[in-house]
Amino acid sequence: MVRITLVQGDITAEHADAVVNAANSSLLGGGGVDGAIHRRGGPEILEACRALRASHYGSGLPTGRAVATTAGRLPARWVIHTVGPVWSREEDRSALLASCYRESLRVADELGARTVAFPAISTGIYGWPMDDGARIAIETVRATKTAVEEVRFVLFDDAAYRTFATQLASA
Ligand code: AR6
Repeated sequence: MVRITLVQGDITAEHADAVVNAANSSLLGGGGVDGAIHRRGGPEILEACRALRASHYGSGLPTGRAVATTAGRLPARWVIHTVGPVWSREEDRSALLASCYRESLRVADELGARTVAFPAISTGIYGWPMDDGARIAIETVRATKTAVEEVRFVLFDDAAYRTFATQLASA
């Protein structure tokens, strides 16, 4: 079974086989984790994303899906880009958020990645409440069959770390 670990910090500093990016459909960058990954990873990542847009993902990467590129200068081998749903009060989009974790692990398996670092997808600019985002993240990783040995959640601040720790203990 996959081992789940938690750390507090900046995901761009993580040494892991693959680092997951909370991207948007354009794959061409943004703020938050996405901005940090492109800034620290250098132009090779954007170049690879542009190539994906020019080939398989002409109209962008759909929400809930995942795709890998080089990690450029990051201390990782690959970046797995996934597009979380924007949080909505009216509509339950949990299945799409769960799909991000599942699809990222499927791509990680294809790559042969054994350690994967995830941010708390959708809980920043996309507005998902942290406690629900943490619950979906942990439940989905636990329920997914994968050859990945360690899933490391990298939480940006102390509040996010504590929320994940509570979910991990109670799930
Ligand atoms: N390392 C780890 N976690 C981080 C970092 C970091 N360097 N920076 C932010 N977080 P977000 P989303 C936390 O906004 O909500 C972009 O513009 C942050 O506190 O990065 O999925 C994309 O292009 C939050 O808990 O992703 C999309 O348009 C979590 O990571 C959109 O934002 C996710 O926050 C995606 O929004």
